[in-house]
Amino acid sequence: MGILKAVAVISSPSGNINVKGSLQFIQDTSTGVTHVKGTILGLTPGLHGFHIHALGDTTNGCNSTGPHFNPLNMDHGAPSDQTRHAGDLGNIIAGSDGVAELSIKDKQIPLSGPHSILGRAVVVHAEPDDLGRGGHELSKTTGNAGARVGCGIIGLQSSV
Ligand SMILES: *[C@@H]1O[C@H](CO)[C@@H](O)[C@H](O)[C@H]1NC(C)=O
Ligand SMILES: [Cu+2]
Ligand SMILES: [Zn+2]
Repeated sequence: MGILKAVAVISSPSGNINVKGSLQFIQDTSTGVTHVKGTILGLTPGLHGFHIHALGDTTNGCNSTGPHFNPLNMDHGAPSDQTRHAGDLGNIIAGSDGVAELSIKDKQIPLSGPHSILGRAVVVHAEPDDLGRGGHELSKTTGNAGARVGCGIIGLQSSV
């Protein structure tokens, strides 16, 4: 009961891009809602797909973090859709300065229990997520959001 906290330090392991940032995850265990907040810098202006991926493995940069976290075996969608991956958090928006300020609340990304996102990765993409509606062959799996420009592993943080 109470509050659980986690943190992810975002970086871009693959050389020529310099995406970085820090995100905090705060779950209210009475409602099950997790609040993701923080700042990511070094993005191109505009929309960027933003997801929880299944694995906390960055041995090959963000590419080894696996597919979108999908414990219920659903198609890709928007965060507000009934049909979505648990990890589908939609898009974040970077301003002309390349900075995205995030504040996302979601019920499918708990920090405890069988569908916990602890030890998995949060990933930022080069392109917008089409939320499953783009009609591209990748729309129903990845939202066709392009390369993985930044990622970080979600780790437990002291809740006091
Ligand atoms: C990750 O995959 C992309 C293709 O989507 C490739 O261009 C890039 O070089 C890969 N990065 C690493 C670190 O292997
Ligand atoms: Cu992703
Ligand atoms: Zn997805």
